[in-house]
Formats: sequence, structure tokens, C-alpha cells
Amino acid sequence: MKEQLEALRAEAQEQLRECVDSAGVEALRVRYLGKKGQLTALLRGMGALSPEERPKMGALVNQARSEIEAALEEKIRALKQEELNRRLQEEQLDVTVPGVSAPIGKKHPLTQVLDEIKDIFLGMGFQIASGPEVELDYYNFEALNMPKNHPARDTQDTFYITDNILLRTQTSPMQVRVMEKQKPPIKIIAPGRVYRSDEVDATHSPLFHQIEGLVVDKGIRMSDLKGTLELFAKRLYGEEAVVRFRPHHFSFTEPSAEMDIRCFSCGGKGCRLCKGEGWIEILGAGMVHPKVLQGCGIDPAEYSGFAFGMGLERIVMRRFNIDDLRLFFENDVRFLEQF
Ligand code: 2U9
Repeated sequence: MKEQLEALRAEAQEQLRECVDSAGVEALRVRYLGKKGQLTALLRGMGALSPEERPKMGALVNQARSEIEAALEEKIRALKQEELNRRLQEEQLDVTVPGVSAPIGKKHPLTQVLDEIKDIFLGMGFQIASGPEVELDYYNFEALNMPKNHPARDTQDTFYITDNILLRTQTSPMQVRVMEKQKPPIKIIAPGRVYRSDEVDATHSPLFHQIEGLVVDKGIRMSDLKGTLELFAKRLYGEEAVVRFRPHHFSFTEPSAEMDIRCFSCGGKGCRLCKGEGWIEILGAGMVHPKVLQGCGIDPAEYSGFAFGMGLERIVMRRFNIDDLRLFFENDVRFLEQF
């Protein structure tokens, strides 16, 4: 039996030396020290020994058990140390290495100018309205006094999804929705994407951005419209900006006008920038048509209002002297990083 014990101890030590991970060590622990292990099996053979032999053998077996347990513990410790050394080597972080600089992004030029325009109107007490881009025919046309046969309704201008659902061609629908829900005073701007089925070229895109505004209250006059929009122009283009208003026609406003700003390059004489006009069109505006107020449940005998609308791309192109609208949408960093 002594020889068996000696062989078992040597075998266990040998196998332990070949262990590469803690799972292997655990398997050895079970094989030699477990309930069904080899040491336990050896103890069962103790019955055949004489009463004098038994205690000696028991002591030898326990000594072997302790040695194997100590060897197992030492192996586990050594494996953990190896693992730690490996990780310390592999996961070394040299904090003196210079960091990887992430290029700092910038706001898109359209966003830069849109934020500026929003701030100007917020500073004048306007709130910002938002609403759906997929709109109902009613809010995009009918509620704006554009009856069924109005040319703006022709499909070459509008993306229809169904007879009654379309992509909004202006942000006016948001303002109709506000007028339906909110009693005057109303003082909002409605910025956002609009869609028209134009062919893409240097000055046309099926998607572009508009900022419209609406003021409805008692006693709103054309002078309020002119004063507000002149102030807007001075805030956007500088105090020396000069504006003029020309009569125009829109279905949703009466009277209507277009506002020009005097060409800052030639001071009104006419040059290449303003195509010889001396003036550059900035926006359209007018007094909200009584039928539009009426349609939203606002009594035109009691309330009046003015509205305006401007195309964002047009303003930004002029601001940064950009000659091709498509540059806004191509996401070419070489273009965008200039602003
Ligand atoms: C309601 C009533 C009236 C919004 C207005 C314009 C004049 C205008 C164009 C400018 C360039 C659109 O982007 S553009 O092509 N817009 O000229 N827009 S008045 O009038 C409204 C809006 C909502 C309820």
C-alpha cells in the first residue's frame, strides 16, 4: 500500500506540473482528493491492514493529502500570478503617448444661419412652432385659401402621396394648426424642411428649408409687418441694411408684398451680385387673408395678422457667396469645413 501511495503522490505532482489553467487544477483536485478520488479509494483498502499498521498508514495518507492540497494551492497561486503578469504586459498603457485628436465638427452652414434667424425672432418675443412634414392637402393648400384649381396644386410642384396626403410645400400648415388650437395673440415662426418636385440643379432642390412667421392679434397693421421685417433685416444683415417693399400677390395674404434688401455690394446702383437690380429679394409677406383667419375659427372682424416666409438656402447662399445649392446636401467635408 505504501508503494501505491508513493506512486499516487508522484503521479499527482507530475500531472500538476502539466496543468495550464485553474480548470485543470480543479479536475486534479477531484481526481485525487474528491469523494470518489484516488486517495479516498486507497483509504478503503485500509481495512485489510493490521490494527498496528492502520494508524501509521492513515498518517501517511493524510500527509500525502496535505502535500497534494498544498501543491494544488501553489499551482493556483502561480497560475494567477502568470495571468496577472500577462495582463500587466499586454494591457500596458503608456500615458505619455500623445492622444488621438478627434476632429471637432461644426454646425452645417444652413443650421448656423437658421439658428441666427431663430434667435432674432426669439429676441422679438416669437415662439417656434413645429409640425408634420407629411401633411394633409387641407392644411397645405385649402386652409391657405388655395382652392382646388390653384396652379400651385399642380403635381409638377407637389409630391402627392395620395389625393389627400402630400409632402408639405411650405411650412404654413404648421401655422394653420397653431391658429386652430390657440386663440390670439399668436406670435410664431415655423422653420423647417419643405418639398417641391423640382429637378435638382444649382438653384433648385426637391428639398429645401423655409422659415415662415405669423403674428395675429387685435389691431395688427401693415406698419407692424414692415417694422418687424425691417428690424429682422437689420439684425441679420447689420444696422446699415436698407429694405423696400414691393406689391405682390399670395392667396393667403392680402395685401401681399415682397421685401428686398439694398445690395450691400453696389449700394443700389446695380452689379453682378444683384444682377443689375441694385436690390436683392429676401422674403415674401402680407396681411393674413380674412378667409384664412375665418377658416381657423378666428374672427377677422376682431383680429388681424401678418405673415411672412423666406427660403433659407437662398439667404445662406448669399451670405457665404455659394453658387450651387447642391453643395448643401452632398456632405463634402471640404465644403462644410469652410464655415
Ligand atoms: C398662414 C398665413 C399666411 C406665409 C408667407 C410668403 C409670404 C412667401 C415664400 C418665400 C420664399 C416661400 O421659400 S419660399 O419660396 N413665402 O413669400 N409666405 S407670406 O404666409 C402665411 C403662412 C401661414 C396661416
